[in-house]
Amino acid sequence: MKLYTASPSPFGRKVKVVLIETGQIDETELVDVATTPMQTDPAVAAANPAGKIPALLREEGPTLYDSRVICRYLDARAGSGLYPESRIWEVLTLEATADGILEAALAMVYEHRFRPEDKVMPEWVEAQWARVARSLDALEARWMAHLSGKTDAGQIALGCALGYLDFRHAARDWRSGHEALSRWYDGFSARDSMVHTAPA
Ligand SMILES: N[C@@H](CCC(=O)N[C@@H](CS)C(=O)NCC(=O)O)C(=O)O
Repeated sequence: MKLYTASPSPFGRKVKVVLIETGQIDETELVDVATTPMQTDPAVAAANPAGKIPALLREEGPTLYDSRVICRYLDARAGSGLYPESRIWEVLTLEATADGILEAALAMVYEHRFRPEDKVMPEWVEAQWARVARSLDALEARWMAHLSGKTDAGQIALGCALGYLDFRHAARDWRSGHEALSRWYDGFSARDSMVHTAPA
C-alpha cells in the first residue's frame, strides 16, 4: 500500500496511528507530499479528486479517501476491532467530533496562510475556534467514560486532534477548563503510535 500524507497533517496522522496500532505500517510506503488548497499536488489530485490527503493507494482495489474511510478499511483489513460493533455509533460520533475539531483548526491555519493579511477576518477565525471550544466542552462533559475504555478509532482521531491543537494553536491553551480531557490526552499521547507520528 502507498499512503499520500504529510508530516504535519493531522488527518494523515490518524491513518499512520491506525497503521501502527494494527501492525500494517511495514506494508505501507509513506509518501510525503506538499499539497495546499492553492496548489494541489498532481499526484494527490489523481488519487483524490478533492485534492486532499490522506489518500491510500492499494493493490486490492481503487484508491481510498478520506481519513475516516481509510481508517475503517485498515481496521477491517487487519480485523483489529478499532470500530467495535457493540459501540459503533459512539465510536463514529467521537471520530466525527474529533474531525470537526480538526476541520475548524485547519481552517484557522489556512485563513492566515492563504489570505492576504488585510483580508483575514478575525470574526470568522473566532467562529472556527468557537466550534473547537464547544467540542472540547462536550468531550469533557459527556465523553470521559467512553475515553476510559478500550482504545478505538474515535480515541485515535481525538488524540490526533488534541495533538494538532498543541502543534498549531498552543496559545489558545485548550487544556484550561478541560482537566479530565487533558489527563486523558497525557496518557494517550504517550502511546508508541502517537510518539512516532508526532508532527515535526
Ligand atoms: N475530511 C478529510 C480532510 C483532509 C484534509 O483536509 N487534509 C488536508 C491536510 S491535513 C489537505 O489535504 N489540505 C489540502 C487542501 O485542502 O487542498 C479527511 O478526513 O481526510
